[in-house]
Amino acid sequence: MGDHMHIQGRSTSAWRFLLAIVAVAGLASAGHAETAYVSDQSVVQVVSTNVQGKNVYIPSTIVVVAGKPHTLSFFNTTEVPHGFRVDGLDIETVLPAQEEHEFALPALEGGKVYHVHCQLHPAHRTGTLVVLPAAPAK
Ligand SMILES: [Cu+2]
Repeated sequence: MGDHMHIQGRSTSAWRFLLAIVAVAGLASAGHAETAYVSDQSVVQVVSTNVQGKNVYIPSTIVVVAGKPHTLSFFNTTEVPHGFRVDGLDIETVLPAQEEHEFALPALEGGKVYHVHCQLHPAHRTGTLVVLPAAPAK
């Protein structure tokens, strides 16, 4: 009788352990699926410039939230035009020299990271466009 109860106790705690693993795994996957962002940002400023000989966008990582259009407001401080191209989306624009230039970035799919660069010159002004997943509309 004593042995029987002992075995039952062990078997119960093994089940509890398994259930705990399943519960934790469930929470982890649900939490991942629900990571989403709300943004009040509709205009993103980007400076196209030359810093001590290096051609850059500042910021070099542009962050937007999915599902709504944004305006990228560029200011190219240099004396020549430079480009802005998002390869993965096949969209690009030209930034005139020493001028403010607005570019309409359409609503994009979230959870994506794109390489961006100047398409007018070889391999400079490289950067990243991050599109965060949007929270569902309420
Ligand atoms: Cu360029």
